[in-house]
Amino acid sequence: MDIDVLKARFLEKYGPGSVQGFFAPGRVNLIGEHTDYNGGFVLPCALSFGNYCLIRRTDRPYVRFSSLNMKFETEVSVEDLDKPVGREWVNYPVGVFAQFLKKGVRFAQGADLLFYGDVPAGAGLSSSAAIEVVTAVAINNVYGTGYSEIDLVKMAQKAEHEFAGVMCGIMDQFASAMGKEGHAVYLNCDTLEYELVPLTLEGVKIVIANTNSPHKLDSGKYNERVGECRAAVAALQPYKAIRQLADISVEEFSGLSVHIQDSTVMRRARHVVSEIERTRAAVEFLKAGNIQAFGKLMIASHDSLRDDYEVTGPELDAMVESSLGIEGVLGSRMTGGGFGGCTVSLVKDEAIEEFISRAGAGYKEKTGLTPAFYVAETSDGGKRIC
Ligand code: GAF
Repeated sequence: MDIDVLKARFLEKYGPGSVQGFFAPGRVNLIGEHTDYNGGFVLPCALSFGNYCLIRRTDRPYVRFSSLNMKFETEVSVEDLDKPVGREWVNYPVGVFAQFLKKGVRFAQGADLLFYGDVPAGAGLSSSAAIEVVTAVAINNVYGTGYSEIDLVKMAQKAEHEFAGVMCGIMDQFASAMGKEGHAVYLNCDTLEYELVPLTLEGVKIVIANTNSPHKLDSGKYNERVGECRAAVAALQPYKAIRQLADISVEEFSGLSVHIQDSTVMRRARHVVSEIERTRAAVEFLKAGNIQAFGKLMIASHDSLRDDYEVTGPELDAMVESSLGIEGVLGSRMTGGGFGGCTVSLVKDEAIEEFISRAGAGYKEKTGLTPAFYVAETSDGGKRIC
């Protein structure tokens, strides 16, 4: 959406005066799924889809929130910014205000905020992280609170934990705040050290396929996986001093996995440990320009997410099955939390048209659903735009 159009809508709604605008992107994760809350590696890119926030401070004792795409309007007293507002969408930005309060920031005066998001809804491309990050960056700027980008990332993640109830890792908020156009973010989710790896994909594009089966990243299934990983760590701790699954190599795991009695928990841990290894290897292949090998790791990642982690589901599996085998498709896998949402594929330029038509038709035949495809464009992380 054109920023001038958004500005005009803001002025229409809240009246004349000054206004600042911010943007934070959604993300697509290339590999490293369900590793972030285990202290492992991830490799997301920030997308050109994202969330916009126009904001103005006021001298009124309440904050007004509205969203053009969510068709939402509400008003929250500055006294109540630490409390969830029912189960409404507005909890994402309110949850971010709450994190500033927790750090001791006092909002004596309120603000007016207008949001607009163009991340496909329910697609697992981190629309919620984009709202959280854009809100955090906007508040930090207009109230001059001076938090670092990493502080803002952590506050955005906490807003998701406390106001949406999803005990997510840090990948989505980190990618949304720290991404860079033309690069993937290779992040160590334990230390938060990261490297921006150029996406030198000679003649190959990242293609996102939206299954249009809304991803159901409710707290239930996701938090269940978080719990299973913790159970695996607890089962292994008597045999090796580990804090998290990232502290164990694939080789060590194959010797120690017998100590995990619960076979489901063992498979969850096997996915995480192997996925961390795949992510490390994938980055090396990306740096070396070996996109064929990168693509093979994506396929292995999907298999592991389907068989061991069980977060794919029939639609994501159908989309990956329909994508593989088409000439020029180097790799394909689900991306994000799973249980619906999107796949990400690496496709040679000359094969993109055929990929979209054949994978789309194959998927429709298997599921009855019509998918949507986007050739991914990357962008920078959260920033002021006007
Ligand atoms: C969701 C979560 F929000 C992320 O933190 C991450 O765990 C991802 O699922 C799976 O890799 O997007």
